[in-house]
Amino acid sequence: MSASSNFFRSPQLSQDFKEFLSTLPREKGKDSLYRYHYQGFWYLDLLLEALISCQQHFQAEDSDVFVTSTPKCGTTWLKAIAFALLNRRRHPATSGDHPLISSNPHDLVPFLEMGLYGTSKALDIASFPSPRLLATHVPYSSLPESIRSSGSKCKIMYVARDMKDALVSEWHFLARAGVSDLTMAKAVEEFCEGLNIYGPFWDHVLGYWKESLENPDRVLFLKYEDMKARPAAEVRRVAEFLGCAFSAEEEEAGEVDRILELCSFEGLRGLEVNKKGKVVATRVDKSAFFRRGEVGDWKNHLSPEMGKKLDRIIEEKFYGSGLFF
Ligand code: PAP
Repeated sequence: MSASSNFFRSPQLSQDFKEFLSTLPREKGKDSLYRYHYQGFWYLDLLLEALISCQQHFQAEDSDVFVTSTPKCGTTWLKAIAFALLNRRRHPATSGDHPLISSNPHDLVPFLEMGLYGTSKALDIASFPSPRLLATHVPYSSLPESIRSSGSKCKIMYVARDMKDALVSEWHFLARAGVSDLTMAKAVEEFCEGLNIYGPFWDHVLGYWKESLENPDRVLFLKYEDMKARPAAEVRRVAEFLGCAFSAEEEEAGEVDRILELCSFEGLRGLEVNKKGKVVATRVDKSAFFRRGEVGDWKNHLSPEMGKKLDRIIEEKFYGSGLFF
């Protein structure tokens, strides 16, 4: 994908928004794209424009379900699982014409701030059937008020991952998508400084973690590593949280395994629909979302010193939170 055609690099921002941007603190990322500091986190300009539009206009419905994450922590996987679980009566996991066989998870479960709001809007939220299954990388504290308000009944699932693996995954993805050509060492510096897109990483994770402890019925916190280690147990947790637990008949019939197979890394990556073409909202290659799908791949890309440095930061930031990776 050439940089000029890139979703992240070709914003047509309004004059008003450019003036607003000029009032925000900004830092040039190591990739020379500016990050703007808004409500405690760092954004690229067009993602921020969409976020602000979303904060102003989005109205949550009680039946809304959100897949949330900071990038590269398992979003695609959780989107697929949530879609398969919620739609399993209409679309049995074994059916040959399941939507996940003909559509990429990002086309079935779009991000609020990539395609639904702002000048990069490519989809119309008004056309979404209820219950709406939506996604976002926006930090908890910046979610539109109607999602966070105490009266809101919508469900939020958050998936987190070891920062080292998320960093390596993001590095490959941004290079692949033509957004950035940083060296790995620069990417590590960027994460350590909290300047990665939607960073700081630790504040993003802690925001949802704390909310999941305070409101476990509304926010479910998942770890990519747990999903890899015990996928059936984690899928059952997701189903219970969403109010669509597996019945005894479904358990007996092997429905959990069917859904896991449909949503598996190998399964999704091997589909024709995910080998070619681009996600509608962002024009990013669909295949860029399926790389290795493993825990600990950072060891193949980061030095032990880099790994220790990143671990030290996370240990310090997560200290006392009860959260660890
Ligand atoms: P996003 O935040 O941009 O949507 P996200 O899906 O969170 O991306 O991250 C992609 C990572 O999830 C990739 O990890 P890797 O670079 O370490 O390989 C990708 O391979 C992995 N992934 C995608 N689909 C699955 C899946 N079905 N099972 C397990 N891992 C997956």
